[in-house]
Amino acid sequence: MAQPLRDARFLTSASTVRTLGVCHAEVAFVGRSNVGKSSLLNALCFQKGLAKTSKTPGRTRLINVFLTGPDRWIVDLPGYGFATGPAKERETWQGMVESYLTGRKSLRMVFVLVDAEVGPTPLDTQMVDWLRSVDLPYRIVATKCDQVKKSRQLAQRRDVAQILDLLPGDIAWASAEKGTGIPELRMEVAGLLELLK
Ligand SMILES: Nc1nc2c(ncn2[C@@H]2O[C@H](COP(=O)(O)OP(=O)(O)O)[C@@H](O)[C@H]2O)c(=O)[nH]1
Ligand SMILES: [Mg+2]
Repeated sequence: MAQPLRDARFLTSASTVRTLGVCHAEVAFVGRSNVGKSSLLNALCFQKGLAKTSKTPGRTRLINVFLTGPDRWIVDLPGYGFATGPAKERETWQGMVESYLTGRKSLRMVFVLVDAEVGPTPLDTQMVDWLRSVDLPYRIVATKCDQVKKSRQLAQRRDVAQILDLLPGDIAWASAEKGTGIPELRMEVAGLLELLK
């Protein structure tokens, strides 16, 4: 088989979960706006322009679905925590993301992205606590790990894990920019989507 995820292409955008069809298996990516979600997806799929990256947080307010392999989806959820925008919009975000996350039987894993240097924010821990409370499988990815000073890396791994009540080894460290951790994460996603022989 060719490199997994290399064939990924945009399938659809949805503003409500109702309009999403069924698939065999899917994984979702969630995190604060600007945490590096689109960049990570692009790195995993070997395509710079697949998901749109942006310097302005909070621009993606839709569920973006990418297809990789037969009926296998990678789902880019809208980012949380944008400071601007009316409260109504935040409620809409929450309703949309929660109904997606609780409504998909084929959802194999929720990847929660946290900024490696900033560490988990209160909204990140809230998301993780909520995922635990509804018993959804999740995996933490610390993004932009190239931003963490070499001398701080070990301590930072320990601190990020501790805030989330996890062990350092539970967290995947990744840099879309430098490629750190990307092949491992790609294989993990491919395995979850049953794309590996
Ligand atoms: N240094 C560094 N910057 C990154 C990395 N990934 C993303 N960024 C930057 O972070 C910003 C937000 O990235 P984006 O992927 O659009 O975040 P999203 O809003 O979560 O989808 C952009 O300016 C990216 O260039 C990374 O691995 N390292
Ligand atoms: Mg994005």
